[in-house]
Amino acid sequence: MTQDLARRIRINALSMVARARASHIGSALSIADIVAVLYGDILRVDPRRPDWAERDRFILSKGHACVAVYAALAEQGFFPTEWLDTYGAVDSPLLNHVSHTVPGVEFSTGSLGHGLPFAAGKALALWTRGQTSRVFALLSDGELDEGSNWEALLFAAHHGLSNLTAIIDFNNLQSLDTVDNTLRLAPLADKFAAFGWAVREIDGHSHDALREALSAVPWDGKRPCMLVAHTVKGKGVSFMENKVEWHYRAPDAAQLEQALAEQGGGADA
Ligand SMILES: Cc1ncc(C[n+]2csc(CCOP(=O)(O)OP(=O)(O)O)c2C)c(N)n1
Repeated sequence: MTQDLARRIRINALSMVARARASHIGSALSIADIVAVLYGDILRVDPRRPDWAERDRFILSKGHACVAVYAALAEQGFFPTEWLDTYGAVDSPLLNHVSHTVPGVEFSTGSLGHGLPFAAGKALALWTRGQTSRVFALLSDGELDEGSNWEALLFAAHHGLSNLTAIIDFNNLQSLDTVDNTLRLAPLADKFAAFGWAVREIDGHSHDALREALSAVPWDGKRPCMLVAHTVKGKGVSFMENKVEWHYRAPDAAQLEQALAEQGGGADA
């Protein structure tokens, strides 16, 4: 079930960026499996009531990968799938970085380093009001270069925000080079543990591993959870996988055709 959702997210994301001549397809393909498991199996949300007070909150901090989330929201019924065809147009409701004006989107991002601080504040507010809603934030590895994240890590651990889960899309590629060549993060899991978080590391493309980890939060009952998900930028398209140029490049017609063929179906499959 979530495998099919991930496939549809990839098909939609590829079609959207190709049509709009937009960037960031590698970034979206990297998180397609994570987003599919979240929306398919984990998040307590209701497409008929996007503002339902008891809903879980999902924050996409790497807002440049918005096509993956727009596709998931449309496939889950938050808005008509026809909207996806307008992505990138001047009058489209779907802006090029994730926007809270879209039904189901909690917070606008794109300037990296804001998602986790917002999610931590939201988790504290929900807990203070006695609500059982959980908060999930999906971050990129490169955005950990922003110091705001490390303040939020301190804040969440200090307040024991066990209703907060962060997921790192650890694909080891940024926009121009590898993480290791830009600003080394290793040993990343040890750093999060030292900041007081419960930490797990998984294959971020394994739906079973994602489901098992995310359905069991909070892992020790009293601490925020950090899931380090090892991923491949461009996952699912042979000529995009682990290739830094697909951060900015948009597929041409022939490349789109090949990429869609690799998903096991056409754009309307
Ligand atoms: C504060 C800020 N600085 C710079 C950028 C420009 N920018 C967009 S994506 C990106 C880095 C992409 O690498 P990563 O964060 O690891 O995300 P991925 O594309 O791998 O998902 C940068 C520097 C930005 N969006 N925000």
